[in-house]
Amino acid sequence: MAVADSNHTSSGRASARERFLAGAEAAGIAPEILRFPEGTRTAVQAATAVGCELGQIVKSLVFLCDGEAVLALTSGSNRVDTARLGTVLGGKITRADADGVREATGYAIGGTPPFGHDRPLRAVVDRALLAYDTVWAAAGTPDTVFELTPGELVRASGAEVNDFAVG
Ligand code: 5CA
Repeated sequence: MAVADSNHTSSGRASARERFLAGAEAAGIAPEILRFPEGTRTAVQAATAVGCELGQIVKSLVFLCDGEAVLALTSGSNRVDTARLGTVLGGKITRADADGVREATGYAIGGTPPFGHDRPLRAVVDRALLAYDTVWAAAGTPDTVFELTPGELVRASGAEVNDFAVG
């Protein structure tokens, strides 16, 4: 069940939620963030919590393309074909590790949002996500998600739509 989310942290630093909200606002999105105490760390957990199809979940996956961090916004029911992603992006693809994800985006694995990162990342969107009226993505933490249209996802992430994932 979703619960009201808090905007407060005990430290003086902006929380991941606050940073995501600011980034979303800058991208022209006003997300309604839902928090699920049972966790939305993985696509399966997020789909179960929300009660949507697995394919509607946006996995925000960080790869390195010739060493530069890139974002593959992938349907929850698909996995990235790294050879195809390399062809689409024009470089050699390797997986970012957990530290690399945080360094590139400012967020932890399981909470990485599709936009609102510390610095803009080159992004691609899995065409399969465009089949849905709405999709759900992480909102900065591994227990929060928000709903948006695929069009909003593409626009706010500045992504190119392509076919780099397989079911
Ligand atoms: N909150 C959900 C969906 S809204 C979410 O963030 N899903 S995710 O798929 O984008 O993020 C989890 C992904 O992080 C996993 O699919 C997995 O590919 C990746 N991951 C998990 N652990 C590691 C790790 N140690 N190193 C690199 N990637 C990892």
